[in-house]
Amino acid sequence: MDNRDENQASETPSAIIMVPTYNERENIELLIPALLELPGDFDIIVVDDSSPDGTGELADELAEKHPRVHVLHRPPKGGLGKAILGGIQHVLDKPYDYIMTMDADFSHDPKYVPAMLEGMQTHDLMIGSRYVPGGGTENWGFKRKLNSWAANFITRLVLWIPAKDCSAGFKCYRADILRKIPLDKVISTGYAIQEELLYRYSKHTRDLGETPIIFKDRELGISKMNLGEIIETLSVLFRLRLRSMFGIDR
Ligand SMILES: Nc1nc2c(ncn2[C@@H]2O[C@H](COP(=O)(O)OP(=O)(O)OP(=O)(O)O)[C@@H](O)[C@H]2O)c(=O)[nH]1
Ligand SMILES: [Mg+2]
Repeated sequence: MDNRDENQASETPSAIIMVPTYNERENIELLIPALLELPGDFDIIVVDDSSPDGTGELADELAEKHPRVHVLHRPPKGGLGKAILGGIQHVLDKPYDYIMTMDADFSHDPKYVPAMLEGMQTHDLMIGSRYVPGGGTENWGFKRKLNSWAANFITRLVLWIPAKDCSAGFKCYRADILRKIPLDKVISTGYAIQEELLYRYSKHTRDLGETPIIFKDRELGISKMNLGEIIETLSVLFRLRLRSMFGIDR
């Protein structure tokens, strides 16, 4: 039972958890209550790209019931990158200290949220990481493991980011560091936003913490990841490296 709704609705908590959604109605119906039950000083914002399955409407209903829940409605599917960027720009106007992102589909188990917030006491960024001791993936075949490992290896090689799980969507950022990033120069529109944001963030701090998570495959809804996203990610990594070499948008 969540007593904070009534008691603390007028105070702005220190953190906000941002959940980008596209057709995740069945998931947010379960995820939002699960997040609200956790201990911790945070609000939640669903960033929905006009999902045809009514995710946005359900999020509005949840927001009506729970003052800690907010919704940002965006135009039809503009890509994960644009959604996360739009969400970040929206919440940076508000006095939150920490902005956490997590997927709606329970691949990022809400039980890890307290460890992510706790980690922010000693680090400038926290990653819910599959690639530190204790972390991992459940039921992934060899090909998927190889793809993910290769994506992270190439990112570290090309962009020199001192983190193990660069492509993770489960991250907690400090708002004051995000404010230093020229968000208007971000080139990713899709999933590459994870690597690009981390790269731009790591120019301001190398203190990147990682807490182990076991990443579970979604049980409800369908994946929005596709080959186009993998190609965009590779192209973004190399374009960012070239821009840095030629002194553009440093
Ligand atoms: N707002 C918004 N959210 C998106 C968009 N594309 C994906 N998402 C959300 O981003 C999160 C990650 O997407 P997934 O489809 O789970 O991608 P994935 O985790 O790489 O793929 P799976 O492992 O197959 O689930 C989910 O919460 C999606 O609903 C988009 O264009 N707009
Ligand atoms: Mg997923």
